[in-house]
Amino acid sequence: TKAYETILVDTDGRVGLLTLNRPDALNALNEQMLHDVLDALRGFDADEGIGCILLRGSERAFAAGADIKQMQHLSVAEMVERDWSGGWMAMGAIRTPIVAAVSGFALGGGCELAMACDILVAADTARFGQPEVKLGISPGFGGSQRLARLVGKPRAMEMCLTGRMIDAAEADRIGLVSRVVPAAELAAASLEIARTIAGMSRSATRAIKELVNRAEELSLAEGLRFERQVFHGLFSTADRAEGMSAFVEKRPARWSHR
Ligand code: CO8
Repeated sequence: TKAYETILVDTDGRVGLLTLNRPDALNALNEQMLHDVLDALRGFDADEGIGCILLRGSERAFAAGADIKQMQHLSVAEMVERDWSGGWMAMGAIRTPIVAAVSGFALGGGCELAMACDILVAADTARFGQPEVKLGISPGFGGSQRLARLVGKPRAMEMCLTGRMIDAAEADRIGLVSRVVPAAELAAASLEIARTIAGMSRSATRAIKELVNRAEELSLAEGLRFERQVFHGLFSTADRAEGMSAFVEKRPARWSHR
């Protein structure tokens, strides 16, 4: 595995592990981190040996937002030129399911990064928020859009307009996270989910990721049509033949990626 400046990358069987690693800045997302994260995600995505990616931070912070010290002196022209927000949006092209394991702060761009993942497992110590308003700016990578779709307008408005941090229990109650676990169990629980997904058919899990993400974009009628096409298309795969034979023969499936 490659060495990066701002992240740690490793593998656990078919799981790609990506750890944000700027401990002195609570994993604030700077330009180098954007490049490192995208490069690592693309590397895992292109690797047939990887079936799921686990993205995590430290115990104290998943990520405390975009790097304010790096943004402080940027002009409009520089923001447009560097296009951080657009750069992070390139995550949308990653077809491998991504599990976010969130402990501690997930603020601003950190909360947005967690929401851009596919499954969000939170430690009971996790704190989420969109504090951009306190800096005189708005969210820039889904903090208004994804959050409003996930938790509804009244709650998204309150979080974005007041910058109030919410704890893991509230995030769970309003539907921002997939699951909350005790902090001591976060590493094992998130890895277990990632391993389960990585052990499934790669063609099926990639198709499912695309389908569920489309639900945010398409009307129900269009989404159902798209789902039907993908469902029919999967009948062409070797994994579909194997998965159904294995069930009928009462044995574990041997997916084509093995
Ligand atoms: N940027 C840069 N440095 C940071 C950031 C940040 N977002 N967050 C924390 N740090 C640094 C601190 O400056 C401090 O450094 P130093 O030791 O050199 O002074 C170190 O991390 C530790 O932080 P604190 O001493 O502040 O720790 P506390 O425990 O007292 O407080 C908080 C923790 C509450 C998390 C506090 O650090 C904080 O409020 N941080 C800023 C949170 C924030 O405003 N985030 C939003 C940033 S704007 C944004 O994300 C826009 C997104 C646009 C899209 C871009 C896509 C990613």
